Amino acid sequence: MKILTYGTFDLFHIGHLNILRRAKALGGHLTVAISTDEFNLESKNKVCAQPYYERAEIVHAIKYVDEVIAETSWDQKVKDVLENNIDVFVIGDDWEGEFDFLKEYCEVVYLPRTEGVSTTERKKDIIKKFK
Ligand code: C2G
Repeated sequence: MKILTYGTFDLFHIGHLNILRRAKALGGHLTVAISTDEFNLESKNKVCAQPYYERAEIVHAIKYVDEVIAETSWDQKVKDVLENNIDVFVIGDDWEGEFDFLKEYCEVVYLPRTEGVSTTERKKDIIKKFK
């Protein structure tokens, strides 16, 4: 089974690790699409602490991850699912319902987010602790 998930994965934390671990557990091969710096800036209004190359290398080095591709647009998911023969699309339930259109092409699974951690909170903690 081939699994696909998407994310920015900035300042990699336990919530990111948990979803990758659980996504991998659903199948045999996990592909992660990482949002590029441009896509984050232009479409997600996110400024990353780490550049795309670093975020992609870190995620690719995780034992649950088999392949990393770039996410450059909101509109690439159907193509990614078809071109990579994906069986299951996985993402955190903060996105519940947003990607149901993919059900025509693959299974869609929303997994509960890890409570108490987010990149935004982590950034605030770092500023508070180390300013
Ligand atoms: N996540 C989680 N628990 C947290 C934080 C994040 O399970 N405490 C999950 C998110 O639900 C997502 C993945 O980790 O599935 C990556 O989170 P982000 O890097 O914040 O990515 P996001 O901005 O949600 O990008 O096209 C889809 C987007 O690219 C998803």
